[in-house]
Amino acid sequence: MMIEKISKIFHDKFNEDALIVRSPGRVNIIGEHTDYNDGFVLPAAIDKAIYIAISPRNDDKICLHAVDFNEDFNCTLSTIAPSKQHWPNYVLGIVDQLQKKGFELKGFNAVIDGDVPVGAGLSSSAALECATAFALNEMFGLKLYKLEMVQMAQKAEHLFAGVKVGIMDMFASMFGKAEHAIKLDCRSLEYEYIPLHLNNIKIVLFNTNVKHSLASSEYNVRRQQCEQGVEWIKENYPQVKSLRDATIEMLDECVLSKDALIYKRCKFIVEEIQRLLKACEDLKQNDIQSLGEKMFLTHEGLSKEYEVSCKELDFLVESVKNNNAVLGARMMGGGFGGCTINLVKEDAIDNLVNEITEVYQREMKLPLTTYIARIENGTEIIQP
Ligand code: GAF
Repeated sequence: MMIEKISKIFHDKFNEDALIVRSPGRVNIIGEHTDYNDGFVLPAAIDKAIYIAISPRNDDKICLHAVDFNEDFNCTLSTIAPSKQHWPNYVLGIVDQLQKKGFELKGFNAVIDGDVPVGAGLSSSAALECATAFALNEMFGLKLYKLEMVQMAQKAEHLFAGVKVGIMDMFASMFGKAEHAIKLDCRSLEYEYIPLHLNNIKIVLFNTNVKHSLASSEYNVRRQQCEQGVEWIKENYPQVKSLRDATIEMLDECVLSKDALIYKRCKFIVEEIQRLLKACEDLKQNDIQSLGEKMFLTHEGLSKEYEVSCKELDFLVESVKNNNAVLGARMMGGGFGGCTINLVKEDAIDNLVNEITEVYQREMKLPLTTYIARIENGTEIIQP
């Protein structure tokens, strides 16, 4: 349906056929804020995606249209710079990366559409960056590897959106595989697909429908706090390059007496990396109960130690904690809003959704949106 819709809009606007690329949003089962600490993450691509329809031009113009916002954006290849309009930056950031790599591009027309809710922490921006990189690579025959495109997308986000994100979101969007989670080592970038045999359990996302303004500034602050912790450890243990190499004993020795807040941040990360490794074993053993318990612990750490949660996220996790149909739940992604991820027994979903929608609306005075996430393939061409 999405293909027909975007094809038609593209045709009406530019009067020609387009190459169409789909790039999905993502969930992350466990391993939060570990990517920029050289740790591991366990994301998966979902059935909600960004679509880009694109065709080359003979001049150096870039003409973009975003269906959701019903907005156009035009510029030329020689005037690429971050725009005040938010959404074009994810496309322009990729063009900028390609130019910095020395590719001589031509102009292009593009229409962007999708069903990844914006601001829900499902990585619509990473999906748009990956879709753009993949589409330009294909259209101009640039011969880039997927990993190169992922790294360019990450840099685009740093430079054109101003958030020093890790690599997880782009990697998940590009490398996703249906019915599998990706265990990614964010240091070596080696990865392993782990089958998600969840049987009668589904991944349910509860969208708080809030995105607090702290999200990007506090994200960058957390990164700095982790780096500060590493600096102090290095004074005694020069071999430690990131929190991936640190132990709780090292933190006790080198960080605790210097700054209790930074200690708390670093401790969460060191524990979260360990927790993720054990959670991957749970998944391989099909022990979803044990995986779910770890998700609750992750939430506790993100809320109390890393302090990237908010009252809406805490409320949602608290509301399902004692429900036997919910095996695990936690806030997901950068924090300060977005979704919680819940592992829920299939036959209990309808009742649970009704119940949580009502209490959330009543207590938080906000609507709740619910998605059941199916795990799908990563970035792909859907119309050549
Ligand atoms: C955001 C970032 F983009 C990711 O790189 C990751 O750090 C995540 O927050 C937290 O795990 O989604």
